[in-house]
Amino acid sequence: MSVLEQIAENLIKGKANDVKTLVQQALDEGLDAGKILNEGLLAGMGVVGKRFKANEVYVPEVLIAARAMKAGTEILKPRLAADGVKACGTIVVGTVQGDLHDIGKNLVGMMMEGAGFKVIDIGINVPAEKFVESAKENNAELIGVSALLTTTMTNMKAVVDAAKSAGLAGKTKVMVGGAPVTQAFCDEIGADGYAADAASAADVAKELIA
Ligand code: B1M
Repeated sequence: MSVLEQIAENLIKGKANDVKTLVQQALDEGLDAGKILNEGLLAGMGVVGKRFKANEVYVPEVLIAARAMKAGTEILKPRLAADGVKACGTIVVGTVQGDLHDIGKNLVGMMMEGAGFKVIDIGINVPAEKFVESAKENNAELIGVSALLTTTMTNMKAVVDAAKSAGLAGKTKVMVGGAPVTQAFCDEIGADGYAADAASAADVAKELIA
């Protein structure tokens, strides 16, 4: 098995220390950082995403794989920057105002990172203006808003409206998700995209910026 295949395999199993060692080994062998990212780490995370979507693995396995992904990308980051490998886009993610749930939002962030996005996580209980401010500051193509409560999902409209008022329409798209959120709700509040789970969120994000 090649070192890249081993990276993917160990990432799928969530073996963070082994992923770290293998990424370093691949760099030492002279492999290109972008190749290690795409054919090692992202290939592994892609498999995890597919299995998660198919209900073959669940939240704990995804979190463990995501931790391994993070360990590998930490080693790669300086080299990726030096080699000029660009993120496929920037997304600001946060949980809507009034809502303190962050497990789903964190998973979405990790899957986005796994899909090659630069993720700016602005936390929980985030006012609409802060989403917009952060999107402007970071030149983000996307804002991702998570809500877990029927009482807070209504605050998602404020984010859509704030983005429009700030002139971000067309430049920065807003996507929404979370257990009570539906495609119909997304359409109703005028958001650009909706995803039911973290793995589809990364797919939808890619479609939105395509
Ligand atoms: Co809360 N809670 N909670 N809670 N909590 C729920 C959501 C609830 C359904 C439980 C219940 O009553 N059955 C209920 C909401 C009812 C409703 O609104 N209809 C509820 C309630 C009522 C509350 C409190 C009000 C309880 C109280 O204090 N009386 C309170 C609210 C506090 C607040 O936010 N202001 C509260 C508090 C908490 C804890 C702090 C204890 C804790 C949160 C800890 C944390 O997040 N760090 C908690 C938890 C853990 C839950 C449950 C048990 C689990 C939520 C979770 O993390 N799921 C939940 C019941 C349940 O769902 N079974 C519940 C796993 C997570 C991976 O799924 O977040 O849905 P989820 O994310 C998914 C998708 O939705 C999607 O991808 C993720 C992965 O596939 N997704 C996106 C999420 N965001 C997305 C964004 C996208 C795209 C997809 O694009 C941007």
